[in-house]
Order: sequence, then C-alpha cells, then structure tokens
Amino acid sequence: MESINALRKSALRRLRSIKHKEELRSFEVEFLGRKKGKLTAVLRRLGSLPHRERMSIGQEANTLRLELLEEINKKKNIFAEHAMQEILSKEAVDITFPPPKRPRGHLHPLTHIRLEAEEIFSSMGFSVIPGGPEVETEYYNFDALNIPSDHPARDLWDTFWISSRSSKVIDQKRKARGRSAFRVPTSKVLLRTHTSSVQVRHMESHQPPIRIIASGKTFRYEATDAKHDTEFIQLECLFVDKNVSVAHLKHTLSAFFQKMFSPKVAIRLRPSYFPFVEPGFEVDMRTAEGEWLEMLGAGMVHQQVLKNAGYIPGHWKGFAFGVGLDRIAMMKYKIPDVRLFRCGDVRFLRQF
Ligand code: FA5
Repeated sequence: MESINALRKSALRRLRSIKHKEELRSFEVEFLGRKKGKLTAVLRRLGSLPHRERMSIGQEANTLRLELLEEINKKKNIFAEHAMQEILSKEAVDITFPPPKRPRGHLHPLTHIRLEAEEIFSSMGFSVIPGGPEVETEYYNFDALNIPSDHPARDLWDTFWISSRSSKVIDQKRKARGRSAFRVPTSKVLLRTHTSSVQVRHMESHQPPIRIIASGKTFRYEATDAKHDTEFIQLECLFVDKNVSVAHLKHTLSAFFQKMFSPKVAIRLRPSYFPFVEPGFEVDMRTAEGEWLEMLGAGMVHQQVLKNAGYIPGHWKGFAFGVGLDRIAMMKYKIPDVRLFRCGDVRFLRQF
C-alpha cells in the first residue's frame, strides 16, 4: 500500500511537469506500460498476496490506474487543443488582405490595328461586316471575281487547296449544323487567298448603295520572307453606288492613311492588274528610310464582277481595295519582319 502511495505521489508530480506530447507518451509507458510499467508491476504482484490484501491493494492500484489514465487523457486533450490553436493561428486567413494581382493578357498587335482600322472606316460611313469564311469555295475566291480556272492570273495567288474529301466533310458538317452546303456545290474548296472573296458573297444578298469593310485571315502557299507570310490579315473595302470614280477611291485611301498614320503620310498609286478591277492599282507607303512598301491592291470594280453578283449591267459603279493589315502594323510599330507577328514569342508580344 505504501509503495502505491509513493507511486501516486511521484506519478502526479511527474505528470504536472510534463510539457510535451512525447514526454507524456514516455510517462504512460513508464507507469502503465504492459511490460515494464511501474504500476503494471504492482498489479502483477497482486496474485502472490493473501486474499484480503489482494482485494484492498488491488482496488487501490486500480483506482490509481484509472486516475492516471484520466490525467493522461486530460493532458492529451490540452496538447491537442494547443496544437490546433497553433495551426489556426499559423494558417489564419486575413480576408481583408488584397489578393495578388493576376497577370492580364492583352490584345495582339494585329487586333489593335484591325480595331483601329475598323473605327476609322466606321467614322467614314462604312459598315463593318463579318469577315466571311476562311475556308472558301473556288467560286467566290476566283471565278466570281472574273478569274476562271484557265485564267493565267490565278498564278498571282499561290493557293492552299483543300482535298475533295475534306470539302465533302465540310459540306456535311455545314448541313449537320443546319446550314446549307456551299452555294456552288461543284466548286473546289481552298483557304481563301484574299478577302476579295467577300465581295460577291455580300453583293448577292445586298443591293447598292454598298459601303462595307470586312477583315480576316488570308492564306498563301508561298515562301516566306520579311514582307510575306503564309498567313496574314487583309481588310477588304467595297463601295458601290451610282457615280463612283477613282477620285472617291483616292480620297478614301488618303483619309484612311492620314488617320492611321499622320496627315503628312506619303502614299502613291501605281497602275497594276487584278482581273476583278478596271483600272487597277497598287498602293505603296513611304517608310522612314525613304523606301516604298506595298500596302494594298485597289481599283474600280469590274463590270463582270457586278454582273456575277446579279446587278443590272452598267447600272452601278464601285471601287474596292484589299489592304494588308500586317503591313500596316509593320509600318505603325516599325516591325522589320512580318513573321514576328505569329512567332508566339511573348517577349515580342509584351511590347504592345
Ligand atoms: C489582293 O489580294 C487583292 N485581293 C487586293 C484587291 C482588292 C485588289 C480589291 C483590287 C480590289 P495582293 O495580292 O496584292 O492583292 O495583296 C494585297 C495586300 O495584301 C498586299 O498589298 C500586302 O499588303 C498584303 N499581302 C499580300 N501577300 C502577303 C503576304 N504573303 N504576307 C503579308 N501580306 C501580304
């Protein structure tokens, strides 16, 4: 009985001084461990005691055991509570703290130029219409523009043709989406080589007066260099009315270039040939180095094109031009190589 009392005293004293979970664990082993626990040893010796002593000492030892277990549990709870408090205070979230700034994307330089060009033409009374399909039929890209398949001018545009199997698939997909197949089903399919493909597409469903611009991607199967890429953006302008002349074309172009660059911008028209205009021109702009860079093709809409659109022959006149927006962007931002626009290098793109 004495040794139990001594055990109680020393155990409770030890217990009071315990500060850590690990210490508590070794205390538990020391006193209540199954093999070498001090109290366990007392309980194990009970069997050798006379019956009466066994009862009273046994009871006392068990009480101490329960007492110690309870104290140990209390301590465990306190430690668990402390651990939780520590986690809570470490991981506390200050909801009033401003969040870190997310990196923001921005528009591509060619998109900037397209939007600026659209705004300029809108301010001049032109409507911005959707750019038309990039996968186009031979009909709208060539035939309707007075370039039949045996016309040598087809060589002006190196074309990405789409295999006839793909053309059929495209037709089926259009039908599945509830759209009609291409209007000219026998026509071969290609990646449009210029936005002039929108001209007859638009005129077929609209009557003059027409004042529209449409921009979008165009593709050419040609070797690239600093001024030529296989993909680029064009902006097409079409103006059809009663008394339209080259003067209107020239004025529209000058106004556009002056607004896009500066009132002092230098442009020049050179006679050129496109089967869908008569007369036709190419328009250059002078670079800072004093050289001329070709920016667009233009001209008075050929009567055959107006006829293909279903207009009464001789009734209407028009001008049209197709300007390379990549070239405009090169001039505006002083970019020496057109291929930089699609190189995907963020160091280049971040500058805009
Ligand atoms: C045409 O594409 C005609 N459709 C333009 C036109 C429209 C003429 C309406 C008359 C009436 P051209 O192939 O010259 O023309 O191209 C027009 C412009 O697109 C060029 O002046 C140039 O600015 C740009 N361009 C042409 N090819 C490339 C290329 N490979 N890479 C970047 N820009 C190009």
